[in-house]
Amino acid sequence: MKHIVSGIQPTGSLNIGTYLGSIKNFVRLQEAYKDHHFLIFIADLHAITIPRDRAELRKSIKEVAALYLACGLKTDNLSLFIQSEIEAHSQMSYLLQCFTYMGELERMTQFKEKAQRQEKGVTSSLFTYPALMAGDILLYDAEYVPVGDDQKQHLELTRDLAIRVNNRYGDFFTVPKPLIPKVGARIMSLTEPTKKMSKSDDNIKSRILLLDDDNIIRKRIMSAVTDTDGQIRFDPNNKPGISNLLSILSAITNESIETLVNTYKDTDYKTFKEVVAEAVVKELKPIKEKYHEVIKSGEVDTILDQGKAHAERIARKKIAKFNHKIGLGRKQK
Ligand code: AQP
Repeated sequence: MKHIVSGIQPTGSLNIGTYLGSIKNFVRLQEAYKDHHFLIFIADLHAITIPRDRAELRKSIKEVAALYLACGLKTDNLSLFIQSEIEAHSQMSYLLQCFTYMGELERMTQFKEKAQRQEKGVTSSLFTYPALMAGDILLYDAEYVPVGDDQKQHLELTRDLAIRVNNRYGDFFTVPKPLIPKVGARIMSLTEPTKKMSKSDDNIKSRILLLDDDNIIRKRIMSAVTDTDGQIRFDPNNKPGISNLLSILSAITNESIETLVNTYKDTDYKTFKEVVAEAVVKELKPIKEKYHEVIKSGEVDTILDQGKAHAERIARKKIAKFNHKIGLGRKQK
């Protein structure tokens, strides 16, 4: 069976950036790729590349799992699991570091950005993060990996590593392909629309959380930073704020940016923002309701246990084969 693999870090409450760039896309892909099995994990090993509060991390892991289900992921062709519960992820990360060059890691823009934000205590795991991510994907021989724009560079490295190993040991890894959504691939901050909307942005007003109440959602959109020329056009360089609101509306309604610009070109910013706010409120309403149902039902743990059992079988086999290919341990009889 062919695999599609992806993960989200439990680094805080999920926002509409992660939802529109990633989760909403999975829901569509599950329909489009019915013959594939989806391995979707909560990337807690990635989360600890930056120091985290223990209790917050635990809370986030459970919340992300429940939100995945609340957003409409179907469980029939899905294994949902927690990354750290499968030891092969850590093992594969180390093995792949032995194939990764320093220069490749030094070029990663996410490392540079995250390291810059931290004044001291930048960990070596933040630096080697792309090798862990490559392991997450290659362990399962993923054919496709749905990612937002920001993860494209890491996926390129994953492909390079797969090809490098294959050249040395014969075809061993499937070389994965990215699946990037046409709209929503990069939702920007509401307060600084030239920056990506991020879970860990210090400014809470920069984002809308999936569990925010309706009035907060309206307030955040109504105070989103725009510009003064008063025209509704898609021009991310000169009009990042309005372009971001157009992208959000487009990702929610499935209407093209072009159609939306035509519809709203004579509208003032206040009215346009009201339209976007109501669209977000309407989109998130059923997710919030389902989230509370999922939490109450206790089904999350059962689904995580089933996901773990399935993923572990695949991962264990792959790591044993890789150890053998490399020549580690004793020759198998
Ligand atoms: N703003 C975004 N727009 C579109 N896609 C996004 N993704 C994240 N933010 C946006 C996509 O969501 C998936 C999971 O991301 P992640 O949580 O594993 O890591 P991240 O990209 O580092 O997310 P954050 O919010 O910026 O987390 P922090 O602040 O902790 O680093 C990925 O496919 C990502 O592209």
